[in-house]
Amino acid sequence: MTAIWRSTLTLVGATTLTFGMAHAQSPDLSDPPAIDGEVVADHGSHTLRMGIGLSESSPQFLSSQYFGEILEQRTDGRITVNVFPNSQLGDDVQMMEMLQTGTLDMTYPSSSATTGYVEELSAFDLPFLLPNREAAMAVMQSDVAQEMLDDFEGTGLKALTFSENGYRQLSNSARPVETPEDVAGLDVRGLSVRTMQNPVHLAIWEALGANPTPMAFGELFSALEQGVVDGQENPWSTILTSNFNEVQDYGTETRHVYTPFIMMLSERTWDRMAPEYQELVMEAARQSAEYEIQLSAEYDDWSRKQLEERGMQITRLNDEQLAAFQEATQPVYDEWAPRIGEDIIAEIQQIVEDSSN
Ligand code: TK8
Repeated sequence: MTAIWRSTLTLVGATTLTFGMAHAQSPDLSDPPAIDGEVVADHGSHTLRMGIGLSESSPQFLSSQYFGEILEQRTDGRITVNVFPNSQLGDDVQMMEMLQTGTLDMTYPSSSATTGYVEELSAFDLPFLLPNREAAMAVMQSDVAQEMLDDFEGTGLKALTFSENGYRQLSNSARPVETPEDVAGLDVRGLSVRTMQNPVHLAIWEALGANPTPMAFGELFSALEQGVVDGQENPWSTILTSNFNEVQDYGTETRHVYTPFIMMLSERTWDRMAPEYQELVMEAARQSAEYEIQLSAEYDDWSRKQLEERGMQITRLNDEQLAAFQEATQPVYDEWAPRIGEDIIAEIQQIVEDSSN
């Protein structure tokens, strides 16, 4: 079953990629792990509607499909998940509100969009906090991060698990960017950069001399196409699978923030489920998150190379250039660390240090 599903999806994925991007194939992605485990007892049926922001070729979509496969197989079809991609049901903020009112069962926002509910998650938005994927994994799996997921209790949102949106990169349609001065513009205006609806991201791009504009992800492609904003920042795989390269000529490998995704269920839906189904949902969420992180890692470098092959001029910063971005954004730490909690930041920095040993 899984093999058939996977080959179908690969075809769908490749078709979507091929349709949207004439000559690209999706990377040689790993198949999802075989689904094992007994069929759980019958506790009734649930058809879960899940809205996500990214496209059918994204790791976010492919892993959400796998999540649904696990539940369907382990409940003998009593739980099914219908995944609606491409922000078609709304953006991250809107879909979380739909979970709170019970008009949607699941969504998968970037942690940055959720800091209005759990401010400590802004730690992940601090620039250059997480130097590599190993550190990011260690932090997401840490008690301090898991406690942030627990802190959603009572908001109407049941946060299940972290996975990887990834390292954010700058793209723009105005000029190559190698330094913060290129962002600010010396004899020209600063770049207008779309950011997520998150105050730390606004602060980062203000510190770099840009004109940041918070905007829902679903509106971003047309805003770039119409020149409403010059640029945006997202992982290479999102830039590729959302076709931003069609309206962005320049990329800069800033890796300024590592963003997690958070898989969420409406508390109303969660509360209607029997304990055995709740356990299974948590297990399926963890398994699909592991798979999503694997796919995201497989997509990362491949996406950058694909973007270059399609004509995007990508600047890879040397150590000195990277240091200039880190120095320019240091004031964001100074402003936000006390608000997030110096103790939390210190704990995370210790986890980062330990992860390199
Ligand atoms: C997709 C968003 C997106 C995020 C953004 O729903 O808004 O730029 O990086 O991936 O969560």
